[in-house]
Amino acid sequence: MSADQEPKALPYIEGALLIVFVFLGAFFTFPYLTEKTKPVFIIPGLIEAENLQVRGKSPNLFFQIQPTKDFPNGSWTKDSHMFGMADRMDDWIEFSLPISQAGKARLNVYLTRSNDYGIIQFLLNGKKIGAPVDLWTPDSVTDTGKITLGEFDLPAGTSILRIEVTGKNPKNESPHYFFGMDGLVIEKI
Ligand SMILES: [Ca+2]
Repeated sequence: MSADQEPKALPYIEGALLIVFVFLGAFFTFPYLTEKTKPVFIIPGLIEAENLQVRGKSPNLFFQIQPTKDFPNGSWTKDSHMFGMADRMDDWIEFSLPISQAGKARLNVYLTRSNDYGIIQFLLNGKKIGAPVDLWTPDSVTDTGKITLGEFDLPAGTSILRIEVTGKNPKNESPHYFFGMDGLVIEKI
C-alpha cells in the first residue's frame, strides 16, 4: 500500500462503524416503533358504567373499576369496565341513571364475558328488562358487543338500573358469579 493511500483506511473503518451503529440502533428501536397499540375504542353516546353512581348493593358484592387494556381480546371504552365481584346468587347492585328529559328510549348495554362470569338480569325501576344474559365464555375475557334490553318510557329525573345475579352456566369456573359492564347507551327514539 502506498503512502498516499494509507489515510483512506480510516474513512473505511468509520464507515463500517457507522453501519454497525445504524444497524444496532434500528435493531433496538424497531420493536418499539412497531409495537401494536389498540386504536381508541369509542361508542357514541356511551355512559361509562365505571362512572355511574352506585345507589346500593348487596353486602357480599364488591365492585371496582378494572383496567382492560391487558386483555388480549375485546374492546372497552376508556380501557376499563365496572367489574362486579358477586359472591352468590341473588347478589345485586343498583345504579342511578340521570334522565334529563322524559321520553321514549332504547336501552343498550355493553358487557364483559369471561370464564368465571355468571348470568345476570337487568331491572329498570323495579321491573325486569331484557332476557337474562349469560356472561360465561370458555375463551379469554372479551366484550359482548351491544345488547339491547328494550324500549322504555323514561320519566325525567333519576331511574334505577339494577343488576341481579340469577345463575351460572354449568360450565363456568369458580367463583362463578362475577360480571362486567363497559357502559350503556340511552338512545332517544
Ligand atoms: Ca368503559
